[in-house]
Amino acid sequence: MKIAIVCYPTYGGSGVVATELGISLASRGHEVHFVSYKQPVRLQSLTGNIHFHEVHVPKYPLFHFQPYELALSSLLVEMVKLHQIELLHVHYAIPHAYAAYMAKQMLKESGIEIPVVTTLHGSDITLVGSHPFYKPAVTFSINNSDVVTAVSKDLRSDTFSFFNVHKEIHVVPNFINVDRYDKIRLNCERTAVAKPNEVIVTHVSNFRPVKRVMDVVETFARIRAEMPAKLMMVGDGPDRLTAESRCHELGISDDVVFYGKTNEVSKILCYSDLMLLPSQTESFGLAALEAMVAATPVISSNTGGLPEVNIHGETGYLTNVGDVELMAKLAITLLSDKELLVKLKQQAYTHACSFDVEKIVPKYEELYQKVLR
Ligand code: GMT
Repeated sequence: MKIAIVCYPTYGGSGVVATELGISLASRGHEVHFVSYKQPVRLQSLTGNIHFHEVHVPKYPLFHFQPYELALSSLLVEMVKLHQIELLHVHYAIPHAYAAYMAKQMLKESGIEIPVVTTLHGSDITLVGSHPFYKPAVTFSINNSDVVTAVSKDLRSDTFSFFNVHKEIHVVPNFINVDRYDKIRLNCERTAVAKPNEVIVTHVSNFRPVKRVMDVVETFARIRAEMPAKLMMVGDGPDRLTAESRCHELGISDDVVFYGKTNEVSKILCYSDLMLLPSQTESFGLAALEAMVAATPVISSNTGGLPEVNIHGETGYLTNVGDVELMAKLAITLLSDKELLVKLKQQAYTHACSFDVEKIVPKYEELYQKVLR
């Protein structure tokens, strides 16, 4: 099949999932055309059947806001014609589903029927999309997609409760390349960051308020008071500086590393003992899955789709949003009990394997085949 994947190019979960999906589809023999305003960060190499098309938005002084959707839908029209693209798969409803709908209508005028598959990722529904300024357009774009998927059961149910959607929504969970992580674990350099007696706690996110990074710092301070420990803070965003200053106030800066944005997440996770993900809301929690496949148990909030990924008492623990005391208590118990830690590490890895790319990508292929028929 010739598939165009529209996504955000950034470190955010939706861009990562879209990129990994395209890479996997290409390895399964499909021709994949990525469309974004920048080359996606996870797209390291462009091979014979992976192409990248950049959306250019020419600046004009009259425009206070540059018309990105217009440029995107025009590019999609040209690309579909030029490369005989058979299907558009857009990740994140805003504004991708809307632009794809426009492209579809324009192509109809030229006698070309192109199906649109829309994958909902989370904040496009729960945080941004449901805002009254966007809601009618998001509702319309979802209802007018040929196939709609959501990354968790919880996101599907949120979509039905926030929007007047009458489309079927298929749940296709996010996935992970187990093989790739297995290889990284063979050369795990734990000694480079911590002494043998120190436990390693990790947090990975975009440091937006929804991630509650201050809860990570507060929880770690409590862990640090009980045992030698290091905290790896991976990612960047609006709450990073506040988190760094709080570490200074608490006197734990020497034990906290702020990495910023990095492509080396898997290398950091391979030597981590525990992942903290105290998000306010999370439609799936790709960061939790990435930790689990690296055999790192997760303490997360029990919100959104997280309970579908992190199984309480098996792959880690779930706590109420903001319950720093309980997170710290569970972390201390887990990290001080070697046997329990080994058990949860193994269980986290085993559960993560059920989300392997080889199991999930065929679900998208089935939906593509169905809609093309
Ligand atoms: O806020 C983020 O974490 C980024 C955002 C995105 O779209 O890039 O993440 C959403 O999509 C991810 C991939 O499907 C999910 O794993 C995240 O849970 C989801 N974020 C939220 O729901 C807040």
